[in-house]
Amino acid sequence: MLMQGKRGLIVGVANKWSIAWGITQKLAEQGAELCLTYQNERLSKNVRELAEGLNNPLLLPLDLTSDKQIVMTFERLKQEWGHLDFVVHAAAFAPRAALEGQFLATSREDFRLAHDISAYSLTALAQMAHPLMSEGGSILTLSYLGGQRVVPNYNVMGVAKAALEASVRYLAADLGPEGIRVNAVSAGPIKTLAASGISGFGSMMRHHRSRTPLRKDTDIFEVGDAALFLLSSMGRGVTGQVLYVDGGFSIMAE
Ligand code: 0WE
Repeated sequence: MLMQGKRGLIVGVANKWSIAWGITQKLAEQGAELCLTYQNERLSKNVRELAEGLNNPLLLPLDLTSDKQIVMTFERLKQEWGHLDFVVHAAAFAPRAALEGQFLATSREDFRLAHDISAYSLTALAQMAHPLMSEGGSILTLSYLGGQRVVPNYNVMGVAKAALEASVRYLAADLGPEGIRVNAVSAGPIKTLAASGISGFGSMMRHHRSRTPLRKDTDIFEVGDAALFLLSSMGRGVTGQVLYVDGGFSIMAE
């Protein structure tokens, strides 16, 4: 029971395919007490149904573009728990049109929105979370290889993931003296809601599966186990890192 007595916030569960849901189940199995958020009323039904299999989690609405909703979320956590041990940030967005064609064509507004939701929101959560982490804590976000290398069509999301990974390092430096660790897991491609409908995603999955050293898809439970390591005391010496959970894909030259 690695997470017994630990309380944490998980942002990014949309449905049962969500990486955040794989992480949630692994943390719940190890005794964590959880608060899940849902982006909007449309997704709240999914999250409420998934939550039925958990031990009485807190469920709160949270749209990461809204400072007011972020403040309200942490006010509720302070009321209900008065204390926080971990945060999982597993949300990203860029307008669909920005995820095809050339990065060169990215508009100012699409760039701004992608960075606001996919990168800045980690810092916004860390700002609100750290006063509640009086006994130390662990913050985790999700990244992707496209933040380090050019992946066709990933475009402005790659630039936002680069900003997110740099944010992990700066936040780790700021919060380390408080005993708060900040890390990312960079997952291989997984067919989530966010990935559905991206043109060429299926062929990317096949490419990954046939070339990656482990010769299989990345799944939400192997990401969940890596998250469990980083969020539990097992990861107590690790901060500011990006851990690749991608079957080894990223080490290959071609
Ligand atoms: O980070 C992601 C996906 C992020 C994402 C996906 C969407 C699709 C629907 C962000 N915003 C949106 N907006 C939408 O309207 N991944 C790592 C998965 C992913 O997305 C890709 C990939 C991979 C891998 C997009 C293009 C190329 C590769």
